[in-house]
Amino acid sequence: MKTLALILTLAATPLLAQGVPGQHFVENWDLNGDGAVSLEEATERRGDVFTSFDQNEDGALDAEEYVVFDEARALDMQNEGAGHGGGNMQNAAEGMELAMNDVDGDGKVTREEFISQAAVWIANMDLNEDGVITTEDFAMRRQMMGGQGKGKAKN
Ligand SMILES: [Ca+2]
Ligand SMILES: [Ca+2]
Ligand SMILES: [Ca+2]
Repeated sequence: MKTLALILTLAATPLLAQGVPGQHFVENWDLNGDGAVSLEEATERRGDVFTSFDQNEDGALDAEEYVVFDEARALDMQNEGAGHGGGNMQNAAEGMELAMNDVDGDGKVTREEFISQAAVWIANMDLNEDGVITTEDFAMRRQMMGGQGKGKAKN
């Protein structure tokens, strides 16, 4: 019975696609089409994103390359209608920023740094804490709970 309900839910999704917060994001990042973005998928896609913005192919995104990257994300936010998408599109965008990914603080983001932040990125967006990103996470508001997130690494 549970399975049937799940199938019906999935089948109904395309009809609701318009105007669902996060739908565009999930479609972009859900590689196997199960409606959820896993850490594996996020890691792989971040690798792709990195490759597309590392214009001089030196294995790092510097400030100049980040200008282009920032503009692309701003455009993406507009397309997503971030205004009413809640805070999670903001989380998604912030998780791409230079400051968020420059782990060693040398002013540029290497591929390793960028990919290593996938887990943090997912954790920031995973508001219902099921370990994957779905439109449900975009429909939720982050609850202020002490000690949430940090120190609860799932591997
Ligand atoms: Ca998936
Ligand atoms: Ca760095
Ligand atoms: Ca989730």
